Amino acid sequence: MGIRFARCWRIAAVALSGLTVAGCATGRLDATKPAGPNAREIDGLMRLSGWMAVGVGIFVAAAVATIIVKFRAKPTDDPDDLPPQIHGNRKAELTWTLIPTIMLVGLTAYTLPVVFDLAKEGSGRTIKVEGQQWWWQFSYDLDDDGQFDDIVTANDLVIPTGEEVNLELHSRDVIHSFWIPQLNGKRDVVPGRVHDWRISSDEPGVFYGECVEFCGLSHANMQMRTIALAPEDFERWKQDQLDGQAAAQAALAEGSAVAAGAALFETHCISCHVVDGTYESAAGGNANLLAGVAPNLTNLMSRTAFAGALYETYLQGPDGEYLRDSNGNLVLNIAEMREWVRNAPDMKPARADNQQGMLDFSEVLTDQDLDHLMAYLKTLGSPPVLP
Ligand code: HEC
Ligand SMILES: [Cu+2]
Repeated sequence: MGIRFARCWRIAAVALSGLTVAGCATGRLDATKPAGPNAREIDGLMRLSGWMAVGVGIFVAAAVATIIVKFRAKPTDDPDDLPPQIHGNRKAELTWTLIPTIMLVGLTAYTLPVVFDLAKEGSGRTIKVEGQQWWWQFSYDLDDDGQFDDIVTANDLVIPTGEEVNLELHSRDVIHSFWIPQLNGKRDVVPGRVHDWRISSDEPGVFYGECVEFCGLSHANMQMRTIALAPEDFERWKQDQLDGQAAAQAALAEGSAVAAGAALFETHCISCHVVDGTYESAAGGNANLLAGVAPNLTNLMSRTAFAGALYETYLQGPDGEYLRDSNGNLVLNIAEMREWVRNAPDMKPARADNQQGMLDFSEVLTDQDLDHLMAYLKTLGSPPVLP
């Protein structure tokens, strides 16, 4: 009975560790598929140390097996007879000291340059990254005046390919950690400090990331993505973002549903959210939130995801391809965005009572209000530029 029980546990443990290992290589966070030079350097190190460990593991397993077979007690042996003792054997001691030393020195020689190289500043532009419970903000300084106020966005970090982009990591509340495994390793994001980091991608693509330092209730839902665009697409994205402000204002004149939505927005939403050029009262960190800011909604429609990249802004098919309507336009994920506006804490755990996260409006807004608000939100920004 006891033995059977122990065996069950052992099988379960093996199965569990198998699943754990499998979990490392699946899904959207995959450090084994580097897309840029920084991540490739880390991947190279990981592979080198991994193969060394495999070599050592095979050697030790083979040695143990050989010793078990070769030196096992024979029925004729006297159990009190000790085999020859080799304590202080010079040759053996030297061998098992020197070989690991050479391996570790080699690994260090390979690691140190990578560590120093990753700490260097890149040659490309700088983007400010701000972590707060439980989403990421990205700000761009296009006119080089040292103010990161030209484009302010959330969830989607858009970069041009082939450029070493510098990130300035800030936290508005607790410690977070920034990780986009296909573009570089992890970097802590600490309140009161500025940490530099850099990412780059050779090819256009979407690379997923997460906060990897436990930061409270919705830590697991604090995701982001990097959208790497070819340089000409990046320029187009930049122009779209800059045009967003004027578009948001123009839309207000558009018609009754949009205007009614804007009026509701003005009543319920601008204590936290900014729409550049239209609603800026929450700007400057005065929002009714511990972090002081909510996502800037000027170009909401240009982002592929919302709510800490937990939800897709546009509908996708089973293989992740974007659905399009008969005019070839992306199809807004209106159901989830409407539900988010109605009752956000139900879609993503938050603590609105403690000024953390978006409020629950389910008791405040009627169905018609929600339709009007959605009509207004739909005017905020043009569709995303996709790689
Ligand atoms: C108390 C402050 C507060 C108020 C008021 C508020 N929000 Fe929010 N909103 C937030 C915060 C914080 C987030 C980010 C939540 C997250 O991702 O966890 C957010 C996220 C959003 C998002 C997703 C944006 C993105 O890029 O992730 C939308 C859309 C949104 N709010 C719409 C509204 C609308 C519409 C109203 C008014 C009916 C409103 N909000 C009122 C704080 C607020
Ligand atoms: Cu976090």
